[in-house]
Amino acid sequence: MTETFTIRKYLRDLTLPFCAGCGCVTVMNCFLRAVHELGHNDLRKFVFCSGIGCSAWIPSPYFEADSIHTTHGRSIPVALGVKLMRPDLNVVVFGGDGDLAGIGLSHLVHAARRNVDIMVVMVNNMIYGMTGGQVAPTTPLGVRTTTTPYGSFDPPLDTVRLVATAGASYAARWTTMHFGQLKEAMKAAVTTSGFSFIEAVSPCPPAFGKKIGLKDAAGMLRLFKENSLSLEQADKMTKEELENKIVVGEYVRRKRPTFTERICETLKEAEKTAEEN
Ligand SMILES: Cc1ncc(C[n+]2csc(CCOP(=O)(O)OP(=O)(O)O)c2C)c(N)n1
Ligand code: SF4
Repeated sequence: MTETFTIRKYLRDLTLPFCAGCGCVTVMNCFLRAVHELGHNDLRKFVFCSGIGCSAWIPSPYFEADSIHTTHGRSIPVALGVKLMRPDLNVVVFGGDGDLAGIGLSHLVHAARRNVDIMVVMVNNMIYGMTGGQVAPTTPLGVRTTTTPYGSFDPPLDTVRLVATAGASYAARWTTMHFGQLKEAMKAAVTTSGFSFIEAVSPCPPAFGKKIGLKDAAGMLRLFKENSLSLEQADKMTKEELENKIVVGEYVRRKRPTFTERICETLKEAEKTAEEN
């Protein structure tokens, strides 16, 4: 029987490193609640991989679980290696938008294309948090960062749409203000066969909030609420009207052969051919 949820039972006895109001805490809480509601009383059936950045600290070393803290942007290839060796385990990646949609973007796109059976949670705080507020590929147009003092002039990357288009089995975007939906998305992603991706739009008060004149998480959550739209609402709007809006919801949920299924099938065929010859 599933025990009552207490976050501490999934965590090591360590002090979390996040600033007050950091969305990483909400993402961690959502994930662990999802795991609990799926009936896991511990994290023995999981392996976690992360790169470098504040969001990469979510699993490692804080989860009471096996985890690998890799280099910046390289968590997905490591996760793929783990999944190949231990297909029986749930392999989950946590990382920031800089880590996964910047330096690690090609790994993300190709893992989605190949439908590698891992789950990726991208904490999108729209900036490089850990290193003090440089522009990220997800920074909205016009936002002044330490590397764009006159405002970001590149349009932000729509990461969840890109991953859905590339071939993921499951892809969704929610903000940390949508706690219930984010938790349900985590449950769907854990139980999906194939590549699953969640973009969690998240407050980073000291790096991003300060840049847009909002110093605390409450202001940022209000901003998320005011600017979030459903996919159905967004469908009726123009590109210009959608600028700086956050389109939330489930972008894709489908069944496709996974990377490990295809590789096993190919190896079986090759063995059969070798035996016949
Ligand atoms: C190869 C390499 N380049 C740059 C860095 C410096 N660096 C560390 S974390 C980071 C980006 C952090 O932003 P993000 O991934 O969005 O995570 P956040 O801290 O916002 O959660 C950068 C550029 C690094 N550690 N390694
Ligand atoms: S700098 Fe931003 S992302 Fe990093 S811990 Fe602080 S609030 Fe979180």
